[in-house]
Amino acid sequence: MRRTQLFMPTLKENPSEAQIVSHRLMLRAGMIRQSTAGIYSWLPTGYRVLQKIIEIIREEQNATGAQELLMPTIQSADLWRKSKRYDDYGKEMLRITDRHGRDMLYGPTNEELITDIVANELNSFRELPKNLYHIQWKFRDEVRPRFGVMRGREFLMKDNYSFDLNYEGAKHSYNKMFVSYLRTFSRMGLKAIPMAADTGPIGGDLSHEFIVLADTGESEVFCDQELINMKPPGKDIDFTLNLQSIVDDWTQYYAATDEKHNHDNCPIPKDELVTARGIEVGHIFYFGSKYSDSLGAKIQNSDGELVSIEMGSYGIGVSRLVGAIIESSHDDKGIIWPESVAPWIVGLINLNADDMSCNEICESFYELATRNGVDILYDDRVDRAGAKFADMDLIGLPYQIIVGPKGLKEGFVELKDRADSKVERHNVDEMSSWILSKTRN
Ligand code: 5CA
Repeated sequence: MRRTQLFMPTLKENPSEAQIVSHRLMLRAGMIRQSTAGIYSWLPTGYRVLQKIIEIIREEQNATGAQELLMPTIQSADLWRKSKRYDDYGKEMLRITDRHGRDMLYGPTNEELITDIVANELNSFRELPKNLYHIQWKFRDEVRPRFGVMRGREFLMKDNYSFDLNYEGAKHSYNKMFVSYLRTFSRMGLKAIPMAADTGPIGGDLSHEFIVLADTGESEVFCDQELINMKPPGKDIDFTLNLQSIVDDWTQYYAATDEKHNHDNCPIPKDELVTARGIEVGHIFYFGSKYSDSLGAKIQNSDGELVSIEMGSYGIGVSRLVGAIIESSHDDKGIIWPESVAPWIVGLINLNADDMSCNEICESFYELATRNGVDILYDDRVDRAGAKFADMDLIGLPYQIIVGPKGLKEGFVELKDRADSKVERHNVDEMSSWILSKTRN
């Protein structure tokens, strides 16, 4: 992408409405614009990051055997009356009436709808287990939408729902998501710690929140120092095997959100307890037959008896993750994207767009990158070098290639690492090989 063509309205000044760094940087980097309280438009740069995050989530979900579908944003109130959540959900639910006077709602979550689909289509235990997910916009009329995409009213969620014959099966499905979440967040450069959590309006008695520690986080959390040092599992996980030992490794240490934590009854000594703030990026629930009972999702077991399907649900705050990643990776100049979610991997800075030799080399790098599937943003504007550096640092691409007339005369261009600001000099051939090493695989 050429900077002269890109729609990325960056801001030099900090917008006064933004209280936390991720919100400020998302506005300044031209990633989002507010439409109305808690509702945002995603501009091209922000949308590219969102899509990279979606792709990681999708790959990790598919690796567990979960299947993607897509349910609508608008739902009928009838199903919610059956599960008794229509009244319980209160003012957080956006209620709509259609032209025939029928009660509808903009889905805050999808337990009812998916349970209804499954209730109508599955009959035998042989068709289980199933795990279905979608990545879809949700609406919750939060009392205090704030911090940009962190607590929005309209936000993107990955939610899935597991269906099993019995408790053992449901526990295995829960464990799969537990392990998969550790991997998913670590691929985005995040350390997310699973913590025992309250189940709120979703219900059930087994639940973990995945929390990224950050000073600006909305939740107060308490956990054993050991958890902060633990390494998430690698790519070689076999999701068909028993995952209980991995889950046990993580849950042997104390970790709880403030609703669950009890100061007087805390099992670990005070000096081993870390008290911190955190951002909830995921939340998983096991709730047995809560929804299958009320919505009639029954299945025939091997003895021919009709039994309620055992269920769990598993959420990831997809749009919130963009903010969470920035909260944990930035400096005073701007964002520092991990490669896995960066809108582009490389920013190419032409220091003098009036200089023939600079243009020629930049064009050749840009063409090489584009032809070989390397995500590159080429700052080809006629502008001051200082402004270009500041913009590129602000939007936080992991690498910058800097091409200037002085360097070229001496036979080098520069490669800057955004994270540590280290600059290396390379000749044009070396730089071309480096570009090729960043080909998307
Ligand atoms: N049905 C269950 C799991 S699929 C569910 O709705 N869980 S939840 O309420 O915990 O939401 C899942 C995730 O969505 C949360 O962990 C959080 O990361 C994200 N989320 C929730 N509310 C908001 C919000 N107002 N703005 C941005 N993200 C949110």
